Amino acid sequence: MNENQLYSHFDDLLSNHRNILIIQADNPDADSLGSAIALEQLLMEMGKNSFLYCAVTMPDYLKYVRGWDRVSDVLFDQFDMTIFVDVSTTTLIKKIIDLNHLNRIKDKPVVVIDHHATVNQKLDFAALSIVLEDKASTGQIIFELAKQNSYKTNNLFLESVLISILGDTQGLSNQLALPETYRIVADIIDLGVNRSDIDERRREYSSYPVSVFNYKADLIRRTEFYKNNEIGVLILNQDDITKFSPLYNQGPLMHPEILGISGVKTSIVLKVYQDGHLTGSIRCNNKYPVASKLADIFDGGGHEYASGFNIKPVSFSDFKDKLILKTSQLLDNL
Ligand SMILES: [Mn+2]
Repeated sequence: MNENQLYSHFDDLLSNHRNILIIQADNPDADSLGSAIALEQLLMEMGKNSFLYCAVTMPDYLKYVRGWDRVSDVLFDQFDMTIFVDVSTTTLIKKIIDLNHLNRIKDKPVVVIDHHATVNQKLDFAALSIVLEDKASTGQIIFELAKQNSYKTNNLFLESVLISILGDTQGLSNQLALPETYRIVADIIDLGVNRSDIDERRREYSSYPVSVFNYKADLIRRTEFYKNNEIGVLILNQDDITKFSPLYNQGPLMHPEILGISGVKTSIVLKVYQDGHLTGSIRCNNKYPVASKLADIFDGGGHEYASGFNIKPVSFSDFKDKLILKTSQLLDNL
């Protein structure tokens, strides 16, 4: 099916349903949240009900996104269709699976809207998958879908789409921003959305207290470097997670710092929990797109320049050796 066929198939499917559950993966970001709110607004304009769900609580830095507080971490029962946004792999909905929600979701039609590269563990139970890799953000797909189907939109819809695009393109600065992306952004601004207001709100919410500033100095000292400083690795323990993750997520705090060091190609932030399971967050500098391939090796997923995984290795030191080795090999193979 081509794009337009996918969009009209979506319209057919939606026309038979009224109560729509919108789900974000376990790693909410500006795109997944912006996409969820944008869809909510479209459905509201159609007179349908929507319920926003994410298995994890919205992090503070996303609270500049208007409508974030309508996302619940409790699954509402009365839905007759589900739309997953910005995720197409089961590896990023582990919490939903652990909570035994998946069977209830699979009982009803499921739509997946995403722009991530093809992954191994696909959400293969979806009645419709709109996965378009060349789009800057999932929100952009929703914008195009709304345009194609002549859906009524509103200001919050447009703002949420813009937030999703700015989020995934890092303010229109990375490779995901194509000419079409700029055209869509121009259209949205033409229709009355104020970009600088959004940026100002985002800055307010991403500021941090002095305690985090001092903590950052500690994390800078703890960052390890491998392969002639091409790979920066930061390892966080349960104490870091308990004390500081609620104040500021260490990934967004440290990736820009690590990637700003000359010679660094890849930044990896590991959160190692007390029970041995760990999450990895991977970011790459321009021209070193190894993130999705590296995450794949550890059953994760993502984009070429930003990805993540969640595993429980038998031995941490074996895992770490493999991580450094595989990262080195992927960089060598570029
Ligand atoms: Mn995205």
